[in-house]
Amino acid sequence: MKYLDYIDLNYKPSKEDLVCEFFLESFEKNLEEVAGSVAAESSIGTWTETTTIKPYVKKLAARVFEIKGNKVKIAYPLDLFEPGNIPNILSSVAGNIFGMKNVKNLRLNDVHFPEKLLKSFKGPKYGIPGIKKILKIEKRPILGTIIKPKIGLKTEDHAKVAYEAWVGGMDIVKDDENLSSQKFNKFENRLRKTMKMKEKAEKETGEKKIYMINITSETKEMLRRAKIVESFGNEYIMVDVITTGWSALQTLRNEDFDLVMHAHRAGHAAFTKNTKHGIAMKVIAKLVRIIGLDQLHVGSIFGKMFETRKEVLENCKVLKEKMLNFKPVMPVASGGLHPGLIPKLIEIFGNDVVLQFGGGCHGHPKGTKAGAMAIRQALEAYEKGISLKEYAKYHDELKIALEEWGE
Ligand code: CAP
Ligand code: MG
Repeated sequence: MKYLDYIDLNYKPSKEDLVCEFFLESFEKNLEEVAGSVAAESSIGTWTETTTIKPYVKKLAARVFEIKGNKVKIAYPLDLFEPGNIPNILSSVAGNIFGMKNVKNLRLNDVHFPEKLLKSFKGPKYGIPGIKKILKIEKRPILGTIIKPKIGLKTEDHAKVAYEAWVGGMDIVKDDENLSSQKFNKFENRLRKTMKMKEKAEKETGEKKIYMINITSETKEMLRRAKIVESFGNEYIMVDVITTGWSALQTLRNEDFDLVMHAHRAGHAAFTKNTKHGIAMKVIAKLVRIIGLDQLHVGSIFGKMFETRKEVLENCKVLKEKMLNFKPVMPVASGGLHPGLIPKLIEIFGNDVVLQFGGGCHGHPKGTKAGAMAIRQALEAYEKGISLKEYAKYHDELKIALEEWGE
C-alpha cells in the first residue's frame, strides 16, 4: 500500500474504530500524502511497500477519513490494539509518527476510544463520589496544600509543617512531586511521623484530614510502599504519572488497593505545551481516567503554569463526561494559587475540585497555620457571599494574605 492508499475521505468510522484527531503540518504542499504516511506508520505500513503484506493484513490499515485544513482524523480498526494495554495503544497512535522527517508538526489532540476497548480497563475505584465520601465533604471544594520547601525538610520538620497546615484548616496535605525517600526524609519514617500528626490534627479539629504520600519509584517498590500505606490505614497515595509511566500505573491499579490515587503530572508540559507538536493534556487526562486514578492535576488558569481557561476546562470535561461506566475523576487545580484567587477559582471549577496551595499557604508572612487559616477564611467568605476585602476586616490571616498577594 502506498501512503495515498491510506486515505479514504468517504469512510465513516464504525463504532468499533478508535478515532484520533491530529493537528498536522507538512513541509511541502503534500499534506494529504503526509497524512497517509501518519496513518501508515501508526498502523501497518512503513516508508516503502513490502512484499510480505497479505490481503488480510490490509484490514488492519488505519484510514484518514477527514482532512480539514491542518486537522486530520484517522480511524483505527479495533483489532490493531491489544485490549487492556495502554503502552501498546500509544506505541501505535503516539509512537513513531512524531519523528517522521516528512512531518513538520504533529499533535495528537484527542482520542475517541471504542467501548469494546474501554471495557478492558478498570477505570477509577473511587473517583469524585468516593473521594467526597471519604473526606465527608459534599458541598464545597476540597482544600489542599503541598509541603514546601518542595524537598529538603527533615522528616520531623515535614510532619510539623503538615500538622500546622491541617490545624489551620487544610483538608489534604500532600508531598511534593520530587519527594520520594531521599536520605533526609525516608518514606516509612515520614509516613509514620506524618500520620501521627494527622491523627493529632483530626482530634483537635474534629475534621477528617488526608495525607497524600508520594510513592513514586520503581514499580515493585511502589507496590511495596502502597501496601505499607494501606497497612497504616491511610486513605491516599500520590504518584507522578508521567515519570513512572503507563505500564507502572496499570500495575498499580490492577492491585486494587483500598487507596485513593492522586495523579501528579510533572513532566507533561514536555509534550502538552506546544499546541502544534506533541500530545494534548486532555488525551493524558483520558488515559489517567481509563487506567483508573482518582484525581488529576488539570491546570489552574490563574496560577504560575501555562494552560488557558479553555484548555483547563477541556481537561475537566474529559474527567467528568460520560465514558462507559467509569467514575468521574476529581480535577485538581494547583500551581501558583493563593487565598485571594478562591472566589474566581470556585466560579470556574465549581465545588467538585481540589484547590491546592503550596507557596500560597507556606508563604504567608505569619507562617503555615496562618496561611491555611487565610485559605479557609477565603472559602468561608465566598460561601457566605461576603467579599474577601470585607471578610478580611475581621480575619487577620486573610487580611495579611490579601496584602501579600492581592486577589
Ligand atoms: C504547586 C506544585 C505543583 C504544581 C504542579 C509545584 O506548588 O506543588 O506541583 O501545581 O503543576 O511544585 O509547583 P505552588 P500542575 O502552589 O507553590 O505553586 O498542577 O500544573 O500540574
Ligand atoms: Mg509540586
